Amino acid sequence: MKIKTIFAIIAIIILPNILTMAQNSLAEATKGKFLFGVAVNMQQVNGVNAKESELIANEFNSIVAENCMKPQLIHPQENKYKWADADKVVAFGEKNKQVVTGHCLIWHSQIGKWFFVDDNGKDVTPEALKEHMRQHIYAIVGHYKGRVKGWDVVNEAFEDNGTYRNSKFYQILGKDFIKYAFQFAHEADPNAELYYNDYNVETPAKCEAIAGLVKELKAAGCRIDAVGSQAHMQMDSPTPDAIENCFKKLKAAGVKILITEWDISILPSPYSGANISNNFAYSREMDPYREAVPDSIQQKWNIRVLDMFGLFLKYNDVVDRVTVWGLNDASSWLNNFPILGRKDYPVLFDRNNQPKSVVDEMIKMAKNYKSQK
Ligand code: 9MR
Repeated sequence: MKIKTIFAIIAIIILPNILTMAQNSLAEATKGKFLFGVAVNMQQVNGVNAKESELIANEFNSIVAENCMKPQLIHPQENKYKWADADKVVAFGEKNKQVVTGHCLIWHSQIGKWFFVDDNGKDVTPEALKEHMRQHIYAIVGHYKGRVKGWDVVNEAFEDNGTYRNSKFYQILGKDFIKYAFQFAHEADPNAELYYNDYNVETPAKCEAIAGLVKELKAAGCRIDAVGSQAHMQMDSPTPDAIENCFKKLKAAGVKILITEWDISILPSPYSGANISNNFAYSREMDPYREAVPDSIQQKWNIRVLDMFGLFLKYNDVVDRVTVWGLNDASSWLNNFPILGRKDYPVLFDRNNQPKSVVDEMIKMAKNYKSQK
């Protein structure tokens, strides 16, 4: 056989496989509609399990660090920054040509006490807190300038009833702490997109409050590109109606929407939300699928995934990114929240890193949707 013929045969066999691989990823199917992302942990970034790193690189075109960019981890003390892990996440994204999001600059949780308390144990003055915020945001946004596409500037500033969370930021600076955070982030990297991020965004009072905040920030001349809806969901909440109503409200307020931390717990829940200080006692009754998920329940979960994904696609004129909170069921935070030590099945890949059957259906669905960008 001639060498040319051998090459032609190889090409015929290999090429379609390469093409199918790329075409069959979620990221490929959603191209032109929205980015499709995943939250990554350090084991995945460090390649401890090669299969996981490979899946992240092949299936997703956007990543966010699940933990290492949070205030407490990246800036544990006033004059101490720990860049190593976050640097690796950003380099990993660049290597895989993925969009990197920064999560999160200002959050009441996972933040060093030094931010709010002086050497005598007293609350710092409003000026001092503002200065801490400025230094913190300038340092972190500046460090990744031009490499991180956008930042969750403020995370979880509202209660579900639409009132401001009584955080230390709010107690010391009032609601203006949000405005300052957006101003500082914009000064540190004028090209970076800036987001407000929260859970239970679909709760009507909360959605109303967030849309109000967007308008206030814009009126004050601040840059705000999108609202991040974390989208930690249960089997029957939030309802599709609540989600659509909120999408419409946010769209009318003039911002894009990001689905930033998507997962759907399959387990019974004593609580709906993502406030990590809420924890409940374990009982076997609340952990019903230790051995396996019954088919009927799995079907229900699949339908729920497709219903939600269909909504994201329907609003792809404003939904710019959908990020799943964790690659596989084993690495999901929901195994330990709101009850420690359960076995949940909330994301798209199973404990053996196999895509769930719904992934194929999602890909088909996404391919059938037109881009409205
Ligand atoms: O998934 C994250 C988990 O590993 C951490 O222990 C926890 C505390 O930092 O945060 C989880 O991620 C949260 C995210 O940063 C903000 N929204 C709620 C998420 C789930 O708690």
